Amino acid sequence: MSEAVNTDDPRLKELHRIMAENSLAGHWQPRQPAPELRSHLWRWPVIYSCLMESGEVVKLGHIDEAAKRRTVQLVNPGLTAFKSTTRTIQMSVQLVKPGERAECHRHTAAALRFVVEGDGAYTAVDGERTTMAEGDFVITPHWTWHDHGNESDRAMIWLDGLDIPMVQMLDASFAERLGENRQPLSRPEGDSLARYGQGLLPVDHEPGAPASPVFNYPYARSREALEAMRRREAWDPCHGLKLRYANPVDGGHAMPTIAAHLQLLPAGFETASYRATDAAVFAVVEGSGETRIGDETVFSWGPRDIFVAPSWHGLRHSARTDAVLFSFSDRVVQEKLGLWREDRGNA
Ligand code: GTQ
Repeated sequence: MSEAVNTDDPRLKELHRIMAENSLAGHWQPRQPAPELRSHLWRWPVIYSCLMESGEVVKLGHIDEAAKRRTVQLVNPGLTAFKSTTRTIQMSVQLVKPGERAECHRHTAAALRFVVEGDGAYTAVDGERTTMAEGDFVITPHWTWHDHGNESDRAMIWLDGLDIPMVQMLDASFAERLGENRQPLSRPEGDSLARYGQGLLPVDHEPGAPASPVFNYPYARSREALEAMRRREAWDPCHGLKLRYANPVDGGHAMPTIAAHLQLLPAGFETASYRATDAAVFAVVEGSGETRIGDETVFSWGPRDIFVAPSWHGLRHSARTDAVLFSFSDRVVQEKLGLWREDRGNA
C-alpha cells in the first residue's frame, strides 16, 4: 500500500515546519499515544495500613495547617500523571477517626461513598445528616454542601468515588468552603429516605433534579433485595444478580455522572464473558473469587480488595464463595451521549 505522504519530500518537511510554528498539525501526522488505563488490583491490607498510618501523621481539621480530607488515592499505574483511577474517576479511601470532623464544603465534582468499616459516623448533605453503616451507599451530588464527622468510638473508613477528572477535563471546577465544620441542618435524619425511598413520592413532586433525592441507600436494604431475588435463581449469565443504584423519581441513575451497581455472585458461579465501554472500578464487599480481564489478567480477590477494569476488555468473574461486588463507572455519561455499548458473551 502506498503511503499517504512521502516523508522524505522536502516540501512536506517545510510544510510540517511551518505548521508546527503556527500550532497546526496534519491529520496524517502521528501523535503522542494517549495515556492508557491499566487493569490493576489494590489489596486491602496495603491500602488499610497506609490509611491507618496516615491517621497518625496527617491532621484533619478546619485549621489552615490541617488536611481538609484524609484520603489515600488509588492511582492507576497507567494514569500517574493525572493521579486518577480511571480517565474519568478519582477513587480514594477516607479515614475519619473518633472525634474528628471534616469541614463543610462544596464543589462541582460529585462524590459517592461506600462504607467499608465502622458504624455511626455521619455525612451531612445539603441540610440533612445520615448516620452511616458498613455497605451503605451515600451520594454527594455536585455543588451540595457536605461535611463528615465521627462521634462514634470506632474509626470510620469509606470509599470515595469522584468525577474530578471529568470535571477538570471540562475545565468546570469550582469549590467553596462554608467556613464551618458543620452545616446547619434543615431536615431531620431519615427525611429523604422516608419521602422518596419507600416506593412513594410526595404528591406534587416534579421530576427534573439531576440527582436522586435519596442520599443514603442503606446496605441492609440493598443486600436484602439481592437475597430476595436470589430465591428465584434467575441469574444473568454475564452479571449474576446485578442491581443499579437508581433515582426513584425518574428511574435514572442516582447521579448524572457516576453510575453505581451492587451485584451478587453465588458460590461456584462463573459469568460469561462481558465487555462494555465504561472502565469500571470494583470493590469486593463480601466473599472471594477471581476475575479475568481480557486475555492476560487474572485477579484473585478477597474482601475489600479493589480492582479496575479498562473499557472494552472482556470480564469473567468466578465466585469461590458467595460474593458481593460494588462497582461504579462513567456509564451514565456515555449512555446520555449515545456512546455506551456492551457485548455479551463474545469478548
Ligand atoms: O469527602 O468531601 O476523596 O471533597 C475528595 C474530595 C473526598 C469529601 C475526596 C472531597 C472529599
